[in-house]
Amino acid sequence: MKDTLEKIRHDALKDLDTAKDPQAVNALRTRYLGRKGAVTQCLRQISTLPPEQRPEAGKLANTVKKALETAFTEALKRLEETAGGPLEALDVTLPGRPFGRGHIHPITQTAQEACDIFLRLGFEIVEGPNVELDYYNFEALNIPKDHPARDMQDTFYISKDVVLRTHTSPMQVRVMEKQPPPVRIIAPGPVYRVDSDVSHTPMFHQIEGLMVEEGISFGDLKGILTTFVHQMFDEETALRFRPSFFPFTEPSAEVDIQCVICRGKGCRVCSRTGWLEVLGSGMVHPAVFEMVHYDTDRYTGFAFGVGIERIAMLKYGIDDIRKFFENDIRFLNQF
Ligand code: 2NL
Repeated sequence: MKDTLEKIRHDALKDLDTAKDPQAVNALRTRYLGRKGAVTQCLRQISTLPPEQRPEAGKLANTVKKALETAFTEALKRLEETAGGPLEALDVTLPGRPFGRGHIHPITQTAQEACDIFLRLGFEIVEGPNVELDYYNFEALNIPKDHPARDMQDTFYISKDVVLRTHTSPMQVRVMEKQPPPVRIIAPGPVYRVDSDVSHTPMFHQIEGLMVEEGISFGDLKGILTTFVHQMFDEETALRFRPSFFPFTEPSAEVDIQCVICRGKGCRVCSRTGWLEVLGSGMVHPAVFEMVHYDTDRYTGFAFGVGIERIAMLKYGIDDIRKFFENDIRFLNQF
C-alpha cells in the first residue's frame, strides 16, 4: 500500500508537469482524486488491511491526497494567470459602457441661431478684443464723460484708459474707422458689466448689428428686426417699437415682443404687461459718424444690440440667468 501511494504521488506530479491548460489539469484531478480515482481507490482499500497497518496507511493516503490537491490548485492558478485572468471572467452578456457624447452649450446654440438669421440677410460677422480702449467703448460712441455707465460701479477698469468692453459696439467703430460704407455687420461675443443677480451676470453675450448705406431709414431697421424676431421666435409673435434713449442713436427704440408665456394676456414673467423687452436699437447718432469721418449728409444707418442670454431665457423659459454658467450637467443636458 505504501509503495502504491508513493508511485501514485510520483506519477501524478510527473503528469502534472506536462499539463498545458486548465482542462488537462482538471482531467488529471479526476483521474487521481475523482470518485473512481487512484487515491480514492487506495483510501477505500484501507479498511481491508490488517488493523495494525491501517493508521500508517491512512495517514499516508491523506497526505498524498492533500499534496495532490494543492499541486492541482496551484497549477490551475498558474495557467490562468498566464492566460490573462481567470477563465470566463469576461461576461459577454454585460451591456456596453455608454460613451457620453457632448453637445453645444445653449448660449452658443442661441448665438449661432441668431447669427445665422443675420448672415442670411447679408450681414458679415466681425469679432475683436474683449479688453478695449475707453475710446472705442465710450468716447467714439458719444457716451459723455459723466455718464453713469462709465462709473467704476458699472464697468470693469483695467487701467484709466482700458476697460473690459461693456458692449460689442467698439468692434463696429473699428470697422467704420477702416472701411467706407456700405457696412452691414454683426458683432457677437462676450461683454462685461459689474452686475450680478437672477437676471444679470458679470459676463454675458451680445450681438450688435450695424447697417450703414445711402438712404437707410427707420423702416429698414423695423424690417430687419421684425424678420429677426419672427425667425428667432415664430411668425405669430407680435412686436412693438417703443421710444427710448441711447447716447449713440437718435431716434432710439426698444423692441418688445408679445409675451411668449401668456401670448399677451399678462402674467408673472411679463409683469402683467403682456410685453417682453428683447433688444435696443436706433438710427446711428451723427456724432458717432463724425468720430469715424463718415459724411453725415450722405449716409444714414441703424444699429441694435441683443442680449443672447435674455433671448435664450425667453425661448426656453429659464427664470435664472446664472443656471447657464453653473455647468450643472443635468441642466445643460436638456438642450
Ligand atoms: C441694448 C442697446 C444698442 C446700439 C446698441 C450701436 C453701435 C454703434 C452705433 C450706434 Cl457702432 N449704436 N449699437 C444701438 C442701440 C442700442 O443696444 O439695450 N442692448 C441690449
